[in-house]
Amino acid sequence: MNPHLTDATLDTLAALERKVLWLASWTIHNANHLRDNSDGLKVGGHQASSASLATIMTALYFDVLRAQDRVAVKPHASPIFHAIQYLLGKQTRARLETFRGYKGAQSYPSRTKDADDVDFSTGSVGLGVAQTLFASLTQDYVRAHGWGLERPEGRMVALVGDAELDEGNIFEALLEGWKQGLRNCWWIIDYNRQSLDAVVREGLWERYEQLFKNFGWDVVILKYGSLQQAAFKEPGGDRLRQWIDNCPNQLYSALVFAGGAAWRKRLIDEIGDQGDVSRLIEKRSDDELAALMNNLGGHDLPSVLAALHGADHEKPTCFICYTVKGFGLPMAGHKDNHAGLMTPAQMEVFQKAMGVRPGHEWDKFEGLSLPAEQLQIFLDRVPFAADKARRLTAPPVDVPDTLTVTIQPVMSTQTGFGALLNEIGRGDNDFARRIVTTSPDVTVSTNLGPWVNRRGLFAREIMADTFKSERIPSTFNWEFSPKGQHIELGIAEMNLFILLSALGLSHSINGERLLPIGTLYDPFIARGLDALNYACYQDARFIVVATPSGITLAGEGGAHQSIAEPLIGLAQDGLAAFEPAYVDELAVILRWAFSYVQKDSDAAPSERNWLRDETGGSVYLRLSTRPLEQIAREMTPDLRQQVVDGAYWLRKPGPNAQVVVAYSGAIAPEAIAAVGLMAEDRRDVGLLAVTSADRLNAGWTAAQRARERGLVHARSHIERLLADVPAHCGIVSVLDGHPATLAWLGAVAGHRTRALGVEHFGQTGSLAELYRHYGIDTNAIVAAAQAIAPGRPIRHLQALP
Ligand SMILES: Cc1ncc(C[n+]2csc(CCOP(=O)(O)OP(=O)(O)O)c2C)c(N)n1
Ligand SMILES: [Mg+2]
Repeated sequence: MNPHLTDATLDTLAALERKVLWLASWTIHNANHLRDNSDGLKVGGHQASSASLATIMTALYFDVLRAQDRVAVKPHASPIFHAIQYLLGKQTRARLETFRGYKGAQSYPSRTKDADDVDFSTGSVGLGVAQTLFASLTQDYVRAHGWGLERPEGRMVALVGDAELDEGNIFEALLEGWKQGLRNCWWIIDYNRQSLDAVVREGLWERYEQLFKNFGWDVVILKYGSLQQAAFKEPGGDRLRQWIDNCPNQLYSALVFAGGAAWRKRLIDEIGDQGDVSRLIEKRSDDELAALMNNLGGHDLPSVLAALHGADHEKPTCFICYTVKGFGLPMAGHKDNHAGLMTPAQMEVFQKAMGVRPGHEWDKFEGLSLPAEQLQIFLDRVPFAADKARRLTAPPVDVPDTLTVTIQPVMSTQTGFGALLNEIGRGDNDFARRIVTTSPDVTVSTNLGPWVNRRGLFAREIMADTFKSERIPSTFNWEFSPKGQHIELGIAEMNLFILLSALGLSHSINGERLLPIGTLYDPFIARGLDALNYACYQDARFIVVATPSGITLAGEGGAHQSIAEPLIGLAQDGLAAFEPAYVDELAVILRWAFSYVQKDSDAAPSERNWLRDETGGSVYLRLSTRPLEQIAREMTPDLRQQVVDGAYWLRKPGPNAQVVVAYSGAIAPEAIAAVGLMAEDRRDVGLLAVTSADRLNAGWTAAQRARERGLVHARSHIERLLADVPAHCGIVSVLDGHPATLAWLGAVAGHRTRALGVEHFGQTGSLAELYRHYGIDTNAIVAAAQAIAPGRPIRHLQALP
C-alpha cells in the first residue's frame, strides 16, 4: 500500500467513487428517460458495463495515475470517464446532459469528438488495448532518439473488458510487445465474467494468467475484497472461500442479481453446518451478506489501490480484477444487463440511496458526507490533472521543397519509392531524422531495403547483424540500435496500423513529431482495415505505402491481387489516397504528403480545389512493381499542383472530342496506346491522368455542397478539367482495381461513361493475359470507346490481339 494513503484519503476516494457511479448512472438515465428520445436513442450496454469499473477508475484517475500517463478506457465505460472529467472540471454539464446527443459527450471515448481530453479513442473492442502497447513502444522510440527527455516517462494503461480479450488483435500485439521489449504498459481487465450476450466460460482467468506470464508480463489477480478477506479469517471462513472459488460464473452472477436473501438460502443449503459456517452467515443481515458476497477485489478500494500502487516497476503488468457487471445497481449480475437500463422507479430508489435531492443531480458533492471544500481541495491536487495541457503539440518539421530522385527511363513506382527514400536517407537533417518506417515483414519486398541500410533498425539495445560480422555477403545490413529508424514488425497487419496509429499521435502524446511511413502489400490493407480506420478516426498521422497492387502482380495470383482497395482509398475518411503512374508524380505526392500529415488547423476548405488540405490527414499511396517507360518532362509548378489535386490532362481533348480516356496507375501504357490507336478514327481524343480519384471526388462533392449553400462560383478541380469537354463526348475510365473508383466521373458534367476495371478475383498469368481476361487492356479500352462514342469503326480494334 502506498504510504500516503491515509484513512482520510481512502474516505475521500470512497466518496468520489460513489459520486462517479451516481453521475455516470444519472448521465445515462438522463439521456434515456429525461431527454426527448423521439429519435429512438437508447443507451444499452453503458449502465451495467460502466458500473463494473467505477471503483478501479476512481482509484486510477484520482490517485494512481500521473499527468504523463495515458489511458484507453473500454468503450462502454465512457460515462464513468466523463463523470470523472466532470469532477475534475474538464467536462461540462451541458455535454453530459446531451450524452450520446448531437455535440454531446460521446457514447465511446473519442479523441476527436469529445472535449474532455480522451487520450485514446475506443469503440471497436480490442483496438484501444493494443494502442496502449504501441504507444508505449513509441514512447521508447522517441526517448531512445534523445527526444522528450525533459518530460517524465508515462505509463500506457488500458481498461479492458474481459470479453474484449476475445479479439485476436490483442494477442498479435502481445507477441509483438514481447519481441520489442515492452515496458510501462498496464492492462487492467474488468473480469466481470459477462460479455454482451451472456456469461463467459469458466476458468478464463487461468488462461489469461498463463498467457500473460508467457509473454513476460507480471500478472496480479484481484479476486477478494477486504471484507471477504476478513471473513475468510473468521471461523468457517475457509469453507466460504472454497465455496466462492468453486462457484460457477453463471450462478455467482445470478445470486448477485437476486440479492442477500438468495445468498443466504444458497449458502446455508450448500455449506450450512449448524456450526462456524452457519454462524458466519447468520450473524450478517441480508444487506451485509450481499455486501460481503459482492465485495470482489475490483470493487474494493483498498485492494485496488494496494495492487495498483504495488506495481511500481516498468514491467508490463496485467491486473485481473474480479468485478460485478452493474455493481451497485439493481441490474447487477443479471446476464441480460448489457442492454438493461434502470427504470424511472428504480432510479428513484437509487437516487434516494445516494442521498441526491431532486433538482441537485448535477451538484458535484451532493449526498456526500465529507465537506465540499475538502473534496474540492482533493480534486484540485489530483496528480493526473496536474498538467494544464495534457494534449501536447510539436512544431512541424521542415520538408524540402522538392524530393530529388534519379528517374531511370523505365521504372516502377515501387522502385521510385525506394529510390526516393534512399535519397532522403542520405540526409543529415531533422527531416530525415524524424522519419520512422515500419513494415510487417515486407520491408525488403516493398523496397525499403536501401533506406534501412542507411538508417538502421530500431531496438532499445544494440544487436549486430551476424551475417555482417561473419563476413557473409548480403544486400541488407540488418543492424539494430536505439538510433535505428525502422521498426521491423511480424506479419500481422493489424499491428502495422496500430503502430502507425501510435507513431502518428506522437506529437500529441509525446510532444515530439514523427513522420511515420508503413509499407505493406496492397491486398493486406483489408487484413488491418479496422485498425486503419481506427487510426484515422483518432486522427493519427502517417503515410501508408501499399505495394504491389492489383492484377498487375500477375504471376502471384488471385490471393495477392487487390481489387477493392482503391474504393477503400476513396471512402476512408482521414486518408488521402493516390495512385500515381510515374515516378515524377510520386516524388511530388510524397513531398506533399510529408507536409500534409503535419497540418492541423481547422481551416475551411480551400476555394481552389474544395479540399480540406489545411486540416491535414494521413496518406495512402497505391504503388506497383510494373516498370513503366517514364515521361521525360519538366515538373512545372502548375503540373505539380494538378498532380496533388488529383488529375491532369496528359493529352487535352480538342473542342470536337468524341472520347476521353481517364486512367489511374500502372495501366497508363494501355491507356496511352489506346488513345494513339483511336486517333485516326475519333477526333481530338483526350487522355486524363488521374493521380487521386479520392481527392478529385472529395473536391467535387464539397464544391457541389458549397454551391447548394449559395456559393455559386465554387468549382472543384475535376469540374474545371471537364468544363471544356463537349457534352456529347464519352469517357472511358480504366484502372487496375474496381471500376467504380472512376465511374462517377461521368456524373461530374453528364458525360456518358464506360468504367473499366477489375471486378472478379484475379489469377496467375502473364500481364497481357490478365489485362485481356479482365478487360483492361488496350483492346478493351478501344472497344469501350467505340461502343460509347459511335462513329466510324475504329480500324485498329480489329488488328489488336
Ligand atoms: C469489434 C467489436 N465487436 C463488437 C462490438 C459490440 N460490443 C460492444 S461491448 C461488447 C461486449 C463486451 O463485453 P466485455 O468486454 O466483457 O465488457 P463488459 O460489457 O462486460 O464490461 C460487444 C460484443 C464492439 N464494440 N466492437
Ligand atoms: Mg465483461
